[in-house]
Amino acid sequence: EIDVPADHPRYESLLTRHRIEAGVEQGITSKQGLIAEGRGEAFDYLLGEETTESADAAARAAAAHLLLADHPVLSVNGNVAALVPGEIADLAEAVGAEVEVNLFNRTDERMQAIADHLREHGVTDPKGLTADGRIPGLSHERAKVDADGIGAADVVVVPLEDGDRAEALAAMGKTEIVIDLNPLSRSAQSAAVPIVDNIIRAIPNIARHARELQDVTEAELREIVATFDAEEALRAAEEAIRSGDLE
Ligand code: PTJ
Repeated sequence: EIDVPADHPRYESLLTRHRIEAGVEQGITSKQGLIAEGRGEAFDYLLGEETTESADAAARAAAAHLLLADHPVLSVNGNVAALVPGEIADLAEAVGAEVEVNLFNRTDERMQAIADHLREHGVTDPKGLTADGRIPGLSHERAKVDADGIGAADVVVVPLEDGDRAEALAAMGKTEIVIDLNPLSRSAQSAAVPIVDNIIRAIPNIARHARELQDVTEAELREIVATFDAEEALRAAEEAIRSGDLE
């Protein structure tokens, strides 16, 4: 799709940039999405651009939560849609989750473009367009959700979420799985399961864990959930960033 030599030391990060750029050109990603990507890249660089052991444990706990959930929903914004549309479809299938488009800068055009893009990548019936539910405590546009989607979800995956909404969703009593490269962000701090990893690696990793855990007992899944320590995960991520061996 693009002309980046595969042996380039920053191959993955260049590929990611091109996807975000293409997302903006297709009307999927917002211009602010470019800035968010830059911020994410800086943290990823400090993490060594790899999934840490603690992020992997968080992805496993996330998979257990999703398998135990009655109504899991994966929330998708303009960055997520540009970076991992097919991987979102695959994870939704692996855990039986619904996919909902949920935007910080909501416009009808972007909602439609993202829903179409997700369908093209194998997501059946993406939600978010009905917008007949509200998240309490947020201003009008940012509060919109589908009543039978995120509104009714018990477990939600919110990648690259803004802090206000992450806190408001947590306050609604939903179990929140946040994917964010910044362990100090309010989103990561309010999550039941913070996954401090690039979404490009994290989404397929959760799907892989979910398939591995497909046949374990409910008691085992509950044990994985119960032994996961969110504070420790954030501490380990910060430690990895501070002490990283940079190339
Ligand atoms: O499409 P919309 O309108 O919903 O807007 C989406 C963005 C991401 C633009 C919006 O939610 C926003 O402005 O987010 P923030 O406040 O910039 O937060 C984004 C967070 O995601 C930051 O903490 C980044 O470090 C992190 N991040 C960026 N890229 C990645 C990432 N985390 C994981 N993987 C990434 N690729």
